[in-house]
Order: sequence, then C-alpha cells, then structure tokens
Amino acid sequence: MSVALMGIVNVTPDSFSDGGLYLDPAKATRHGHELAAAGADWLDVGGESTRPGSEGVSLDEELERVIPVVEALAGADGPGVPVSIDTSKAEVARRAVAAGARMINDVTALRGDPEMPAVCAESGAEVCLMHMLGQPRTMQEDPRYDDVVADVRDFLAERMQAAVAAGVAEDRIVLDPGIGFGKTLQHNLALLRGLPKLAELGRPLLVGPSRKRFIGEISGSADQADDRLPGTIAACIASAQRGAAILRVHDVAPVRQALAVAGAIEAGG
Ligand code: HH2
Repeated sequence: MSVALMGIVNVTPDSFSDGGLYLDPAKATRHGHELAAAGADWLDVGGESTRPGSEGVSLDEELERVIPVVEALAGADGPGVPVSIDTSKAEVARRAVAAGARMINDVTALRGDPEMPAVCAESGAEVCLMHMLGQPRTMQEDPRYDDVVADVRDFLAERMQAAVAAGVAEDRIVLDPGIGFGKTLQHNLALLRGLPKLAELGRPLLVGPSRKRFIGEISGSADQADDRLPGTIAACIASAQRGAAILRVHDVAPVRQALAVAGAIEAGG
C-alpha cells in the first residue's frame, strides 16, 4: 500500500474548509513548510476555490496569489518537496512551472483554457486530469450518470487521449475521479469503491476526499469542514487499499499516521 500524500496549500479567501487562513503569501509558504515537515510528498498550491457555487478569480489576482508561494516553496529555500499548481488557467500554469512547479493539476482536465494543452505539453511537468460534471457554480445541482464509474472512466480515457494528442507524454499523466465535483453522496461512494476499475486505465490515481461534504452527509454530524478529519482518514485508507497513488489532503500528519498503521497491518507487520 504505497501511497504519496499531497498537502493542500490554498492561497484563497474562500476555500470551503480553510479559506482566508493562508491568503497572505508568507502564511501560505509557512503552511507549505509545515505540511512538508509533517510528511507531504507533494505540495499543491491553488489560488482559486472550486467549492460548489464559486465564481472564479481573475488571471492577475490568481497570479498574485500563487506565484510568490510557488517561488518560495519550489526555490532553494523551499522544503525540497515537489510543488504542484492547482489551476485551470494556462498562464498561471506556465508561470508556476517557470517558478519550479512540477505538476499541473487542472480540475477541468484541460477543457477550461484553450492554451492549457500546449502549456502542459511544453512544460514537461506531470499533469493531473480530473473529472468534473458541469461547472463549480452549478455542479451540485442534480448530477446524473448512467453508471458513474463507467462514465468517469470513459471521460478520463478521452481526456487522456486528448492530452496525448496535444503532446503530453502519457507517462506524465495522473488521473482523478474528482470526488465532490458534480457528484451525490452515492456517486462519491461508488467512485471510491470503483477505484480499481479506474486504475485499469494504466495511470496513477490521485484522490481528493479531504474534508469534503460527503463525509458530513454520512456522519450526520460533521457540518463544519474542519470536523471531518476522522472521515477523511477512513476515505484515505479505503482509497489507498483500492490502489490510489496520491491522496490530496489538508491534514498530512494524521493521515500519514493512519496510513502507516493500515499499511503495516497489510504488510503483515
Ligand atoms: N479538490 C479540490 C481542489 N482541487 N484537485 C484535484 N486534482 N482533486 C480534487 O479532489 C480537488 C482538487 C477542492 O478542495 P480544496 O482545495 O480544499 O477546496 P477549494 O476548491 O474550495 O479551494
């Protein structure tokens, strides 16, 4: 059960669980160092919230938020952990890669900006392609699928083909079912259960269940996102056991400990 942890660095005023905490670049950078010290294998820096209902942010604002943080975390004084840029904008991705980012994490799977496929191809960075049904503003309004696992698998296969056709090396592609992006509770659970089916696409899977609403829906009590750590740990262990390669989380140290224990049991001590 070997799985990498991606620590989340949200440089936003409005992220669903930690909005406003790290909007100041110095605070975001300090947070990145803390996550790396806690055992993060990647740091994912984002300047635009994708929470349900969100409206998006201008290019200039997003650049101003994330580029100083990527420079600090990927530079010589950084913690020495690879940095990912969570963006749908090609110019943000391009500038972040120039500042040292090694993964472009695009929740639109290269559909949000016509320049993004070329920037990904030229960058030589890893590229995470995520499934989302609809747009963040409306994605939670009655999402429907014929068969959610098959539909998401077909979408990811199609987006992977499009990325390769644009010049992205296939061995740099990571795939993500997009937990919470245009999905009901039952859709999220089916996708977590169905990770082995998605792994058949032959690429590493990134899974992001951290503090998401489905955890509150199951427990019936965790209304606040920062009350959802126990459920996040359960989802992370279940995902790792079903073949996830990277888990994108806010709480690196507790998830790391839980995975170490689950992994030791699986390995037979
Ligand atoms: N989830 C969020 C943002 N980016 N990227 C990938 N690849 N997979 C995910 O599941 C994913 C993601 C949402 O979480 P968060 O960043 O905490 O919230 P917000 O979008 O409100 O900033």
